[in-house]
Amino acid sequence: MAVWRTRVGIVGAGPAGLLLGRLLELAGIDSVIVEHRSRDYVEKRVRAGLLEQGTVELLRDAGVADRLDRLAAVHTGFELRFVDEAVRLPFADLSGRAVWMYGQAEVVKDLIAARLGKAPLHFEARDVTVTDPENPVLRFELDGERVEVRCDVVVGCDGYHGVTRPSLPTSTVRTYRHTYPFAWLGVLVDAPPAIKELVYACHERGFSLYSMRSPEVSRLYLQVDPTDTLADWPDDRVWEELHTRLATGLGHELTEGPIIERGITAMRSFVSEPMGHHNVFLAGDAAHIVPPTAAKGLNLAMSDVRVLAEALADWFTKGDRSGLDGYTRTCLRRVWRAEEFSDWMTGLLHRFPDEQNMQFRFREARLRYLAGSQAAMTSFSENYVGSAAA
Ligand code: RFL
Ligand code: PHB
Repeated sequence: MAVWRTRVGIVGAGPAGLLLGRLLELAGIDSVIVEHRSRDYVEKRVRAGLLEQGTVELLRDAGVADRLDRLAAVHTGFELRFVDEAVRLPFADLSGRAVWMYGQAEVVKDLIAARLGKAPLHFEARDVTVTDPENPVLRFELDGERVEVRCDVVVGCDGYHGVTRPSLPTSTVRTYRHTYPFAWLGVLVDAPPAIKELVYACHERGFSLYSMRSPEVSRLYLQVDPTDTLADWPDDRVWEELHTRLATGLGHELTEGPIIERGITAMRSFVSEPMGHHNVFLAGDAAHIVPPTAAKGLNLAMSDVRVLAEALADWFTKGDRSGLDGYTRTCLRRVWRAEEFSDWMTGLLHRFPDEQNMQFRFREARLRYLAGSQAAMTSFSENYVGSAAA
């Protein structure tokens, strides 16, 4: 068995783990990242696409935004469609902040390229375990050999299904969960987006979203039944439903093309409190999940990591543990704001299976108010771009 030693053991090479590794490297703190998937798998995993300004600034500060600055599209508004209306919501004018469309897979590629060959990053690690929160140890198997990494701190950046959160004593963690009675079918389409800005469409058959990844690739989502499988959604049905739901309001522009990737995502809200125990901490989806409607998950993960990297640097360089002790409190203010907003936006835009006529009309009235009131739009915009007071 090989025995290694590092200051910070990081479980998971998603955006949170990789960015944490990068920020620590810049602060002169060594770390080891272990990921159970292959490099190819994590670089191709299609997920988020909308980055808030704070996330973009953080990636720039970390020196990993060259490609982002060349390739990402800056968005200043989106269109909201419902019943007979199509209204532009100019969130940047109302909040002073834009958002960037750049795929999470690209962020991951940029971070991996910045680390490989410079600092330890191990893919395809098997049977990863975390033990002893006071003196944490990571164990896994790599190329058939058992490895033990003794760490000052372990950070679980291993997502909702990871091993770090379940390694913490249950008596110390309080969890909050809610599952929504619908899911999202997401498709990646090899066709240029016909519309420059995102379209959020609220239709009586359910929600749909028109988004994009690049000038050549569109990304579309449909609200579907949570028990549906991909077999229930052949291409013809996907397109018919997208045409119907996005046609709400004035005209509809939808360029069809080959569907190059598809997946169904369960919708849930989840928070683990506190975000760690002794010297084991959680960041990103390992600690909290939001339904994807408001595009907050990746942005929250980045924000956790910024707070944690600073706190770790204070501890390792000045012996000051106050940042680590306050980590949960600092992060959860922003997390709960985003949780509430994501839940509210999900409730506003989705058709609930048991929704009565009256509730449908209430949603319509809320949408008309949002579309017609400067005050409502401003409040919405602050939350959407991530600058709302928490
Ligand atoms: P990740 O990305 O899940 O990464 C966790 C990593 O840990 C690895 N792992 C393990 N490694 C070792 N041992 C184990 N036992 C392990 N278990 C897991 C995994 O393989 C993986 O590499 O978590 P992280 O880094 O916290 O990042 C969070 C984001 O991925 C997530 O919040 C976003 O994708 C959410 N999200 C969106 N967020 C946004 O901010 N903007 C968006 O536009 C947006 N759109 C979305 C989204 C999520 C979606 N889905 C599919 C859930 C759209 C969708 C459809
Ligand atoms: C995406 O492009 O994946 C996306 C964009 C905006 C959202 C959610 C997801 O609100």
